[in-house]
Amino acid sequence: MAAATSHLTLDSEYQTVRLAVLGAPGVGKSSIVRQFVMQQFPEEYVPTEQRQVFCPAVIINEHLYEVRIIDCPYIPYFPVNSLYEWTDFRGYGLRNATAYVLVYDITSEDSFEYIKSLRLQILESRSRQDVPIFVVGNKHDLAEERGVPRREVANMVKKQWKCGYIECSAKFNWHIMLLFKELMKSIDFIDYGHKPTSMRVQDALRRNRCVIL
Ligand SMILES: Nc1nc2c(ncn2[C@@H]2O[C@H](COP(=O)(O)OP(=O)(O)OP(=O)(O)O)[C@@H](O)[C@H]2O)c(=O)[nH]1
Ligand SMILES: [Mg+2]
Repeated sequence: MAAATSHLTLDSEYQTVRLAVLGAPGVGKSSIVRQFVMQQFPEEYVPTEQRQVFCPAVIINEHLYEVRIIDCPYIPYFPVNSLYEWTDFRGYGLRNATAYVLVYDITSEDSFEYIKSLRLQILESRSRQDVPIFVVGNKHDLAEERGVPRREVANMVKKQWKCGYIECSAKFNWHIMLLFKELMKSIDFIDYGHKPTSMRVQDALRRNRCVIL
């Protein structure tokens, strides 16, 4: 990864992708996002009351994306239709996300059960069953206290759910970049397949911090 300055000269436009980061309370959603966007890790736990949106520019395979990362507060259920979206504003707009990052804490089985049911709710609410979902086991630095067996979970997520799986530690900035790289790779593949494209990135580089994955 590199934080780029404005040396790249490619032409064309950028795409906007919306990544919704979801998971049980305290699993490290905000920590992962902050580590990726700002290279910060606050030890203190401040529960997210209202969604926060971060918009880094990201380059993957020479394609430029404006990534809108939605750091969500805990939602008791995924809004399966627009009525649910309006009755609980925390879930507003989530049904239109480009991809979902479902975070659990590897020391907490309950947090995995939560994303299990969230995934089913997402699939139910989206007619496209192939919406990209990425499962993230956070707090890998606490692996000695692991409550969810890694191999079983990774197998199930990859083989049955057909989703990406990665373990990371927001605290030690371990696999955070890899997580977003893998996620953006799968989105880029859906957008472009194998077609080579060139893009104009200079404007975005001037406006935004840009991460080359
Ligand atoms: N040991 C360890 N602690 C972590 C890690 N990531 C987050 N934490 C801690 O876990 C607590 C919760 O982190 P947050 O990022 O606020 O969790 P969240 O999922 O955003 O929580 P809500 O906003 O309430 O849903 C904080 O005290 C963090 O410092 C990690 O990788 N390792
Ligand atoms: Mg949070």
